[in-house]
Amino acid sequence: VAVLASAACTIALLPGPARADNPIVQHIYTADPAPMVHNGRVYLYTGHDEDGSTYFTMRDWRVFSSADMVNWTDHGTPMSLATFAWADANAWAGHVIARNGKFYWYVPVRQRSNGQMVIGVGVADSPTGPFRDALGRPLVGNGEIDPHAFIDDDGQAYLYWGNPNLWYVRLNPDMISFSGGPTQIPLTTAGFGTRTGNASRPTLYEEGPWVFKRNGLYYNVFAAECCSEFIGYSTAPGPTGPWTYRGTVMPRQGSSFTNHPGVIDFAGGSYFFYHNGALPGGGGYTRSVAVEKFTYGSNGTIPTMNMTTA
Ligand code: FUB
Repeated sequence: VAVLASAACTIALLPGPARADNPIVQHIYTADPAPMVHNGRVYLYTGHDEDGSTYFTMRDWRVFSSADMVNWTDHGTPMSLATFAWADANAWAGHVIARNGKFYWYVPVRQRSNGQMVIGVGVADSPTGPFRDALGRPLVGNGEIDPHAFIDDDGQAYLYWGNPNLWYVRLNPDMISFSGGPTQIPLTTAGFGTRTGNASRPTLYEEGPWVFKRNGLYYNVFAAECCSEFIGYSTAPGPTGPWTYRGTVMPRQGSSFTNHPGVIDFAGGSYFFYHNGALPGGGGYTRSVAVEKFTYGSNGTIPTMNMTTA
């Protein structure tokens, strides 16, 4: 049972198996988990659903960390809408990645000047911040959301994002500029499964791409087929495809009509982070992050997991 916690204190859990009780955070509503492994700790970056939110009212992001996936420390609010002077709303699903001794937090926010969703980037010297606006303007913007960064073995970094499309750019080594323009990943049914009943969106891909490489295989785990969403995944021989749809990671469950994936390997285990509406008062706009431990199949498959509450 997780104990309610405030900023910079430890969320103590009762002794038990080496996994967190769910939801991981029980004193505020959190969403859009983005876990990062760094120096023997898991840093869990989340969004923050405001109490009483009736439509993704989110003004800041949060970070928690753990050395054992059981005891979590709340590091408070290292970045918020106020970090980006040019943004005025929608602190939605972001992703943090480390490079060059710095930490880059890519986030979708609403640009004040035109009301469009764009991607900003915060930078910090520590995984717990504080983060500052790296550019003083959006990094890229086309009205689409949910950025995710990935650095391939050859050092090339990519930023993926998108809803309803799926985009990427090749980031430069500084991680705050890019070469070439945004490129669309073709959303084919072979690559991303078949959606029925929505002629304008023939594939399952909805939002929240989470791209990583494991044993030579590239994975894209994503929120599928809104609404409500489930979590699906595709694999590819390279970071930009061609993708092959591989199936369901987590079926539709619980009272949140969105879900959002985050996948890591840590201390010999594999973990799938997601969100649901499991806390009292929880639902589609008052969500909570949770995690399941899992084992890859021998051919690299991700098993289908159910949400748990303990
Ligand atoms: O949290 C706001 C939005 O809901 C995110 O950007 C999407 O991924 C969905 O979870």
